[in-house]
Amino acid sequence: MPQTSIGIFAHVDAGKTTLCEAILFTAGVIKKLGRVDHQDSWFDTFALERKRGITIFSKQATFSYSGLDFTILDTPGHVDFVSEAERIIPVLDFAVLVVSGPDGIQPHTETLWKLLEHYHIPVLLFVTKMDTGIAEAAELNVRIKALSDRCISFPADFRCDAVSSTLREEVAAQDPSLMDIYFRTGVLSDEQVRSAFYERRFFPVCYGSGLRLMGIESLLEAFCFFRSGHISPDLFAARVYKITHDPKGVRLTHLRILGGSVKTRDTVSYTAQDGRKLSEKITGIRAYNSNRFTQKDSAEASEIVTVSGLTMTYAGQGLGAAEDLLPLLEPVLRYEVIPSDGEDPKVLFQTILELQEEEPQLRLSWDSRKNRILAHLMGNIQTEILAGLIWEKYRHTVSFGDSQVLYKETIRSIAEGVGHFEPLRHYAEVHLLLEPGEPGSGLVFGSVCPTDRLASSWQNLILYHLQEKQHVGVLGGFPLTDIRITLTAGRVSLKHTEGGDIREASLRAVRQGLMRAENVLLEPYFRYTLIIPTSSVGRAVNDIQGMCGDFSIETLDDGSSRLTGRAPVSEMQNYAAEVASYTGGTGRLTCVSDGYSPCHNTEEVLASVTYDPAADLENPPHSVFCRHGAGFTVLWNEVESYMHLEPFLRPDTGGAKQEKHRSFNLDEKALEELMLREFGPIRRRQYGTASVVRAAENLQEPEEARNRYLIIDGYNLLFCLSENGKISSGDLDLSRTEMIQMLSNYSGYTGVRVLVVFDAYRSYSVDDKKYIDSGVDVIFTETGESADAYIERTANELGKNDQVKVVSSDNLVRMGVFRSGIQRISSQFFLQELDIVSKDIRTVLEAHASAHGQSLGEKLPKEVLEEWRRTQT
Ligand SMILES: Nc1nc2c(ncn2[C@@H]2O[C@H](COP(=O)(O)OP(=O)(O)OP(=O)(O)O)[C@@H](O)[C@H]2O)c(=O)[nH]1
Ligand SMILES: [Mg+2]
Repeated sequence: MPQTSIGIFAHVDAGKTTLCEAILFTAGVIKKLGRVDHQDSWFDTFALERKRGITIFSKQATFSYSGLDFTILDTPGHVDFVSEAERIIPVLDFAVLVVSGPDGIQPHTETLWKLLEHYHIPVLLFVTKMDTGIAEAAELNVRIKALSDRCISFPADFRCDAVSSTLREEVAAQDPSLMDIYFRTGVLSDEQVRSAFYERRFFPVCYGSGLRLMGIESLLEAFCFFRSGHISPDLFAARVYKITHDPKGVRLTHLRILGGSVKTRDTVSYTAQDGRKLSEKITGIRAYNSNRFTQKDSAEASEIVTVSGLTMTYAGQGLGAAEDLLPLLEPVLRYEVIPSDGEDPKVLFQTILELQEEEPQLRLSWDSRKNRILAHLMGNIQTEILAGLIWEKYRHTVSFGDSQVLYKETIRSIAEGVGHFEPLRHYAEVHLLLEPGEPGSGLVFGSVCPTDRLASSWQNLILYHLQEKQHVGVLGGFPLTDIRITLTAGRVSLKHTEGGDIREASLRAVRQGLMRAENVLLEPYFRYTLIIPTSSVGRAVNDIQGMCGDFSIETLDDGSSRLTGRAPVSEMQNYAAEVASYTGGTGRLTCVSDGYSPCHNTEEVLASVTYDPAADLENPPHSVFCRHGAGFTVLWNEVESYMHLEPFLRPDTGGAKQEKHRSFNLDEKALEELMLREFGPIRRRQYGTASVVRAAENLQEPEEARNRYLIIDGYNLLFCLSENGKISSGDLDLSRTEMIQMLSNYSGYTGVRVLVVFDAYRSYSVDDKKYIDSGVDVIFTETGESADAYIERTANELGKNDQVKVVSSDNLVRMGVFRSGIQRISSQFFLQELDIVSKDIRTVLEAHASAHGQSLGEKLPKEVLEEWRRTQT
């Protein structure tokens, strides 16, 4: 029977651990309720946790209720430990977001809400501490609704097997497609309510008290109702969410099995973070309940277990058929770790390095210039806990230097980057389009290079090298973020190009593009809430303006004032002490990280670092060309006059995209002859690094001989299109037709066979379950099979021989289990691809209209495309 795994989240002291105890007590796992206040809680077992009365490490427990199996994971609520909470999100079926009735929605609650949204995790809200009453009930409801207006109060007597029609109707009212079903059929089945929950179309809200055991049974009934329905495939897949060491020093890999099963003595093959390939035996499997565990011989799909024997696994890693999913939140501060007991810092660094395995975000590094240890941390509480851990584990006392903000860089304008790498008997040229991305989106990579111009195996290699590198900006050498990097063209020589050439050309292309773009320095910001006596407002406003922060002010019922807004971390990080002093201890400042924004004092910061991007030998922006048998460097600002491929951006349009694909100056044969003439016959040289070898091994030549399929989750893409205003019709059937027309054009233009899969339950009007519409395969799943399950099955089947790409919900991208080689992208990402192809199609149609004096409307006939392609070559 599948286990449902549920994570418990909230701001600090909201009552998560108390709620977990109440759940285990009600389910009969523990006989006596422990209390965090009496230092005897069942979950907070570590000395540091008991001492401080807060949870620091996430912990799990399993229980059965009404014959169903569950795992709950308690998480820390302090903002400094949000990484520990984030790590478990990818292994959850759903989350319980605890809100303390008296405290209401806190800034950290909003951070967690956004985080769960990012991972597409369904959320059930539990308002606890109802025994003390809610401070401002009306305000609480307003603020819950502010998280999402699709929050629905569940009745106090909710029962899994008796969901009232009123509740079903309320669920239906949250979404037009559900309303559609409700009106057509007059009901919303349990299965439909459950699906709507898993698709985050509504969020149940339950009320109670962990301490007084109020509302716990109906919460457990809700757990039963929303039990996991994910059918796990046979293929082995697991996601690692945490690494720890037990008191005897045994290295433990905490994971959830997503598909297949594992047994002790099974061998698991995986790639370590440094690119090394390993095959290791599982020496033990443990099922943990808080700090106690039982040994197991095997574990099945859906179980959360801990295995020993794996030495190089890491949090976020996908094993078997699962993909890696790395964390979103990162520390924004850097501290020096100072040994205060006379220990040599270099020796201490080697000793404490293993802490990084358990807390990868720490990024412990050795600064050889200043002979010191640096660590990335979330804040002061984390420094305290880290010092405690170092003492407990290694008996060393450490202190921390002043914190420094971690800057980043991005771009404000579009630019094309070109990298050419052609020393003796090597060859590669790569063109990339660099575009500013959404704040917080990180670096996103894609390709619009047609595979008939550059085989997808080479494209994959370019994308692989782009993704593996930690790119830095050209202003101060700070990490690069929020940029979309798209491969537009590339040139290789089948005889001369090696993995390393591709890497060199790709990375130089990024750097050259950055040199051409308008660059921006970013710094981390806090979202803060400041509650102070109204008499102190003038002082606070003055301070916040001085910090370059913004604010809005509200007066609260008790006469105090609340200021909320954003301010740079560099300015506000030590402000809490000042608040305490000028308000006589009555003021309260809460800060949570709120991403990066343009730096408020760029010039000052850049003046303090000396960085010359043209002289950064590890990240060169220049290219290497070849003349008379010898390679020579061409400076970044002259590369355009030497490059072999035409640019994607027309230089005279100041950044407008070129409307047609270019043709190449040299064909493979001509290039081959030129290389032979210049260099003579080939002698292969091996590029050394393991990661390059690994990527090259993954190439599957020849790609062109294989059929190419694109399998799309129909409704997911449809919602995405309509959310982005790409579909004009409000009617479900009409918008479906509109989307199929777009996909038909896409399929005709790219030559990819498109399968669109719809969940049958949403539409009762279809008679045909499978048909072909304008060249697109349209499939309605059978009742009882979700689109996700159909896509997973079909992709794995087709992926045995053909090239398959899946466009689906983030949920499937995250939880789905696919054989290797199947590419998965979210609907949102596919929209960009669709946009680019649509623009190309429009160009062809317009060219046709002006040549023949007649417009063809929206549809692109095959002959017209072929005729246009002939004129382009
Ligand atoms: N009155 C009342 N107090 C509660 C309730 N639940 C928790 N508390 C109290 O709130 C405080 C914090 O409870 P915890 O369960 O440790 O909160 P937490 O969310 O786990 O805290 P962290 O793990 O540190 O983030 C303790 O003093 C609890 O006794 C409740 O339902 N009613
Ligand atoms: Mg806790």
